[in-house]
Amino acid sequence: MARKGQNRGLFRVARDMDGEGLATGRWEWWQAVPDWFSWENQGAGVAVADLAGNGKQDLVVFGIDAPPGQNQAFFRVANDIDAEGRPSTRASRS
Ligand SMILES: [Ca+2]
Repeated sequence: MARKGQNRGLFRVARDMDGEGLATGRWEWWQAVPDWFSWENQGAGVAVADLAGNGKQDLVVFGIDAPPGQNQAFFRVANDIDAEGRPSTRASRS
């Protein structure tokens, strides 16, 4: 049974990923995605890539809001994240 109330989007940073995508180092503590608004989610995902090609990794967070009626997908980009997963510039949204 789903918990009542607003959901939260959370992610963790894993250290020293190997070629299989497994963390060989430690896992950092959970961090909240700012301004997560959904009360029901159909799914979510997170990826890291250098979208602008400036040599700094960007964090992309994707989610599906699942209210009564039609679902809606959304994503946010945290630009140029540091080693802790925090953006160095204001995050963009879509
Ligand atoms: Ca970048």
